Amino acid sequence: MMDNLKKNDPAIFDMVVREQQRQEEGMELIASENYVSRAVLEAMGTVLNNKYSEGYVGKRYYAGNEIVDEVEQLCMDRARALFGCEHVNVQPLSGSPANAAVYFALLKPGDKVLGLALDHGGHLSHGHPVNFSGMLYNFTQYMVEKETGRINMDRVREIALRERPKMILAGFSAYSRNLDWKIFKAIADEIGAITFADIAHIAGLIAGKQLDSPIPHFDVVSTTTHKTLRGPRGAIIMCKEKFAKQIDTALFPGLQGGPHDHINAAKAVAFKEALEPSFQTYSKKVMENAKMLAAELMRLGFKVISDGTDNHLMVVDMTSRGVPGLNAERALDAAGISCSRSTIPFDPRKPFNPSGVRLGTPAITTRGMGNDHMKIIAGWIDRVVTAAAADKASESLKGPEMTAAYKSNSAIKKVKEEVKEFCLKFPLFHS
Ligand code: DSN
Repeated sequence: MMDNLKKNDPAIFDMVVREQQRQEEGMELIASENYVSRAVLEAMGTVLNNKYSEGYVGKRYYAGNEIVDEVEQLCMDRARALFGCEHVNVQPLSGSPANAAVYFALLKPGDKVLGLALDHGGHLSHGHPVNFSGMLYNFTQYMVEKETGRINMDRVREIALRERPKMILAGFSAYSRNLDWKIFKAIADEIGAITFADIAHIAGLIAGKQLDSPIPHFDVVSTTTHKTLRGPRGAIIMCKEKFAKQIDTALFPGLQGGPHDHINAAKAVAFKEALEPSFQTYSKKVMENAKMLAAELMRLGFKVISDGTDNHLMVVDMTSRGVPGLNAERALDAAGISCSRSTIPFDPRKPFNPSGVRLGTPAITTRGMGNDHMKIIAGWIDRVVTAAAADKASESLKGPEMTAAYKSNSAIKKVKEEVKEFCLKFPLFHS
């Protein structure tokens, strides 16, 4: 494989090989990452990349799109079969552009939207002031409760009735509990608001029939395709038929140009895989693994926000073990364990070095790791964080120097060797 790349561009070839090695030897606990199948990867590396096909199936602005039309139609048909949506647009390039298209389609600049605050588990594109969403639209935010770490729907209702937003947004990138789609919809109906769900993190768990879907209830639903859904990097927007034209027009010609047809082919392949019964088994295991990992970490004295998880992720307060989030992320990385630092609700620390890390199980479950392995992984996290807490000299270093210092910590080095030996027993490709 990759013979031509090796011959024509040995520098990039070498980087790809080293990245594959990093992925094979490392423990991937970043909650938004996954490993795609060879078939998904192959679809991305095809001549479909060469085509321009602005427009939609049967209505393109370039010639030669008969086969691309078939690809996009099959991708849409499979998305509809998987999620049971009325209409789907498979062209969004990624999650934030998909959300931009939803706002652009259904709101005017300055319109009020109610969404979950970023530091309480929301997303930048859900109205954060540094993001286009917070700059163009008038976001008001709901939060989780301090005592429980959970969203209180009575509180959401109070805010909605007081603020009367034009749109209510439900969705998250760092919240580990179920959302009650029906209650969100009932609140929106009281004030005549549009309902928008961003299911980027949990789309695979919904497709795998492990979590309730907002699609029967909500007006519009966006998702990325590369997280729990285990497809190529990209996104789709699903909506009720009555919003189809607005959504399609907002995306093209409103925001995007030519769709990425090779990626849409890979989305179709991923949807086919997700329609298999084995994907339901996979999704179930992702959630079982997350529950077990959270339970083990709590048993070892870590504070997990909301005391557990209903999905694939958890946010762990690393200051509960004496280590700031950035230091925990770097120390774990030095041990070959990837995760992403995260704010915790009501975080007294700044976002660059917050209190927590977010962990997730989609990628390790794809590799075949199961319940018993979660105990081993929690044990490694415990050892690394214990070592980092004791390593005060490394704690105040910056950037690469901090990582280098943790890499030379003997306790962390030992964990890295164990992680590598363990991970090499689990192949990267599931099919
Ligand atoms: N960056 C993604 C995540 O990690 O959740 C969200 O866009």
